[in-house]
Amino acid sequence: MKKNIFRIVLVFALVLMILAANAIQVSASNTLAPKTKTPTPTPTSTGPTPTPGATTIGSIIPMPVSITSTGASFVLPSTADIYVEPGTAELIAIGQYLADKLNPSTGYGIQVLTTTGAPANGNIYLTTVGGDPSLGDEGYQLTVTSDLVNVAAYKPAGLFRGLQTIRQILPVAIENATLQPGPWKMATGTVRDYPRFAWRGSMLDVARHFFSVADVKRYIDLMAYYKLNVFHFHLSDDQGWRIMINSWPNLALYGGGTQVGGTCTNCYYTQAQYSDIVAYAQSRYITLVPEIDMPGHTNAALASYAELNCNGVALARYTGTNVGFSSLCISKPITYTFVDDVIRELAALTPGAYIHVGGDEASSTTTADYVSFVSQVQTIVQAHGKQMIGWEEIAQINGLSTTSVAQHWNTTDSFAPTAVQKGAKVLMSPANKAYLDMKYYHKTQLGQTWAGLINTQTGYEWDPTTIVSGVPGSSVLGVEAPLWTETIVTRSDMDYMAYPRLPGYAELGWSPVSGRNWSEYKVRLGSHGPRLTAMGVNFYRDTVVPWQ
Ligand code: TNX
Repeated sequence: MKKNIFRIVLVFALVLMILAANAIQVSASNTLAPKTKTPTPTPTSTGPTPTPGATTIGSIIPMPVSITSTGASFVLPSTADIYVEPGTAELIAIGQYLADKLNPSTGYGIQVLTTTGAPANGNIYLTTVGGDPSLGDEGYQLTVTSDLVNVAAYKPAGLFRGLQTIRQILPVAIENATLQPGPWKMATGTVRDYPRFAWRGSMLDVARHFFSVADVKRYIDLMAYYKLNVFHFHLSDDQGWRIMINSWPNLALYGGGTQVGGTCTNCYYTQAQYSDIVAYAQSRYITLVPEIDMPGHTNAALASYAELNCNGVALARYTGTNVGFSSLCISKPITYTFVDDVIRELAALTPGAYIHVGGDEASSTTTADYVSFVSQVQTIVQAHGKQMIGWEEIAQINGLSTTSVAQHWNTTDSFAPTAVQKGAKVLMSPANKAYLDMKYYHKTQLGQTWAGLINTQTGYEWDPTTIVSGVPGSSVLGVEAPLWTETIVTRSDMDYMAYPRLPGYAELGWSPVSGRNWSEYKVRLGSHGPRLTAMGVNFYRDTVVPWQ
């Protein structure tokens, strides 16, 4: 009955509006009513004749696999809506993400509607129906004609990546949080795009300095703009333990009471807060990989529980910045009860496939002890249904699983080739190229210099498949840029170190090598200055970039 009324109303409306007839409104409020807005007439020609003032599609970071510009333009009308197909909750949420990005600056009140087939002219259409499997899980094809903006993907994740491209080809003002005049013009053409590597990440150290849930979410949201897909969450270190573990509550309650430089009140995430961050990342098609660093970098744990120490005496809490001095007690059975409890609780809260177990700079542990410890940890991680990732030192264990991952960071001796020999994959985070906590220049106020100076150009000019001899491209899982926070205290500090370098790592992880180089990239990056400003990012205006 309802359906029949709906059909009559729909036909009536379509006759009145003399419009293309296959879009229906099924709004979030569940009203089954025809769309009542009248689309602004838009040119129907998609021919090659350039529209005066139209530009070519450009300045996308990371650089897409292919761009074909057709020289005309699409102007987003005030009546525009976002149509998704199929009308699943997942696609509606993706559409809503875009609507939420476009509505503050356009003031258009863009809604998310479901459809079968392409909607009327003047709208944005997101579809996975008949999606091309050769695009892979994250690939998309964006087609802009003077009539319609269409993103087609094989999987929802691909649509989400494609939305970032839409944001980037709209005028800069689209990123403003307040009403802007427009017009909202996009150059026409086709972008066909998919990532080079499966893992394109950034790590945030919340142990050296603690960051609020809101700060962490913002970091994740900015990552999404550059199509990054892994958020590595460094949750424990000598200076602090940041996640509530119910079976060992003092880790957070006592071990979460310090950070570099002094005390810190309630500086940990409850499990509910952690889950909220996981879900936030998930809604941006970003996998969260939690890290509990061990056996070294464990002073906060050793201070929280006396029984974890070989001598049974709790250490004092630590607020300095040295590394390599602490270790769990390798020979005590309770150490493995502790590890099992922590990994069990963390695995239960973490939908992603990986648990990061640290394993770096365990210099106060003998190699034999280290190998014995990490081998047992790998067994525990796998027993809880997860794959182990660790800093590259973990490659030393005899039974390194081919599903485990070694994260390369050392600038001199590397264990990454050992991991490759054992059939494991390598994640590339070379400290002298990819560490976001290294200073840009000597004069940079924040950051460290132990791995060298990394200006925006140095950070960009390397390739993950050639940086370590003995690690061929076929063994490289991807790229990750860690932000260690010994010297990073505020959100603005985070911005300053991550931007503009992080977009470069995103490009190394996503874009094909051919056709890109620093002299071209720096111009594209320069055009992102106003975008970062509009998003409120306190980026460093590195003078090697021609900022617009
Ligand atoms: C080394 S790289 C560390 C961290 C420090 C960082 C500072 C690695 C696996 N460990 O503990 O925070 O240097 O740059």
